[in-house]
Amino acid sequence: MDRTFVMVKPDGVQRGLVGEIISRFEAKGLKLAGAKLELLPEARVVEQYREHLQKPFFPGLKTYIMSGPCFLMVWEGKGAVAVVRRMIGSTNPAEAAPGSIRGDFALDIGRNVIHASDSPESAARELGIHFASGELVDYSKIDEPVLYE
Ligand code: IDP
Ligand code: MG
Repeated sequence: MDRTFVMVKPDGVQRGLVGEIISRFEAKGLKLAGAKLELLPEARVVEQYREHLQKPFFPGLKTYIMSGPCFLMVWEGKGAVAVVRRMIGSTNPAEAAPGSIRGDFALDIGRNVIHASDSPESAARELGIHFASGELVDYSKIDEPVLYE
């Protein structure tokens, strides 16, 4: 099954949105394979956002992500990477569709509440940055037979 890496950013944790966000992914039918609350060390933030290292917003992004704990998750399901990207919405919350997480809970591109991997390759890479294999739980869920054809 496909896996994706998702992270509630410090603004989302501080605003008490972790439960709401987990509920949306659960209701969709995705399966939680791992989760933890963490203050991310600088090296992992740099690795996570390495494609943006030279961008003008990078210093502010790093400060933001390290400003408080993040809630890191791994979600599993059919097409999970693309499905979760659609559920989080566009990068700029002002343009994110209503009904998406960023569309419903954020206003500012610099405080957009949540991260999710943008491709299966990014998902594999980001999972490797943040989770050891022993932290991911392999189990079956009783709704699986009715969720999938
Ligand atoms: P994504 O999170 O939707 O994949 P990216 O373009 O990969 O968007 O950017 C990573 C993160 O960097 C964004 O989620 C946002 O937190 C931050 N970011 C991107 N563009 C800007 C900007 O123009 N100003 C401030 N922060 C930005
Ligand atoms: Mg991105």
